[in-house]
Amino acid sequence: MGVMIDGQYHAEDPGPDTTLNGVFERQKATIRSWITADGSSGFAPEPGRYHLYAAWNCPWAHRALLVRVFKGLEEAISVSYARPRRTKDGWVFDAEGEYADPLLGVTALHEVYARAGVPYTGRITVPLLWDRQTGQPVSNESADIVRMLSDAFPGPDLAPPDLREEIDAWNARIYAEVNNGVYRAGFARTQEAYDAAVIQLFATLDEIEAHLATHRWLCGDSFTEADLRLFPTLARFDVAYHYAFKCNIRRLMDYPNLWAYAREIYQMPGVARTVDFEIYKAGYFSPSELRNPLGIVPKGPMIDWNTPHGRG
Ligand SMILES: N[C@@H](CCC(=O)N[C@@H](CS)C(=O)NCC(=O)O)C(=O)O
Repeated sequence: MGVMIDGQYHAEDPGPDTTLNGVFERQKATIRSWITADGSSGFAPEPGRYHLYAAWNCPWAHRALLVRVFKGLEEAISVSYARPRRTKDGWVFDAEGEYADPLLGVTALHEVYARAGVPYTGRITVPLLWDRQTGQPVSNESADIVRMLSDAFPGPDLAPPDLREEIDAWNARIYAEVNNGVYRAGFARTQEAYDAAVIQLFATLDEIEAHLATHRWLCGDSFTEADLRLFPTLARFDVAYHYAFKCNIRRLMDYPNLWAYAREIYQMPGVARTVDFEIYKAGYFSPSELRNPLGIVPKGPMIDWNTPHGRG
């Protein structure tokens, strides 16, 4: 996979975003327009107007797929799914079938980024929210996509004003220590960087486990954006991160509260449609010189996410 500079795609792999200390740092997204309820931003919440570029295995794209389900936007916002294994062209599409791009018919996501009016520089990432009306990208930042779709479209408010501060506080920690924490462990290039990431990751999971002993959700009495943003990491934990990213101090299954909580979310209407464990394995065990040179995909573990969650 390559990188785009001033709207031109370069297929040479820029390598992981790693600092001198071997610490993985995720690049910041730069396409940050916003859909608003009143349309004053130029992007009004019109059904049929927006299209999402996603990949099943990407946890950040998973956030966008989840908000689409929770807001009842599966009809209103169409999706193109890239093939789970990236190539030197990055995220790619087939000419037809489940991994085709019905919107623009591109063969690689970089062709979509190349259409941006402001020449794009950066990595070619999913999710990317696209506006059919202007023929321009709206956002390639999943956190923004979740918040703007929840705010602008009718339906349940996933970040109610009275809980927003608390939600933002959990989001910040969960992003740094859990969502991105697994990548900091998996992409670490020194023992110290790996140790720091994995220890912090499990300290935070332990804390969430304790929180869930007395609370059904992270914030308030109902499912919020904070829960939505934790879920993609939990869904990938035992099948991918535990083994592929060496996040193996404990498994999700070893946390009674967190495991039941994850199953409750998985069993909510529509959520299972956003999950594919076999694709997670294929994606995370793709050939990688550093982590999995032969690209052999493990068979297990076999986990039943439909076991009753027993949370009342
Ligand atoms: N800030 C972005 C990060 C998205 C991201 O890193 N996506 C990964 C897939 S999991 C990607 O597309 N990476 C391609 C690359 O880095 O070349 C977001 O949360 O939306």
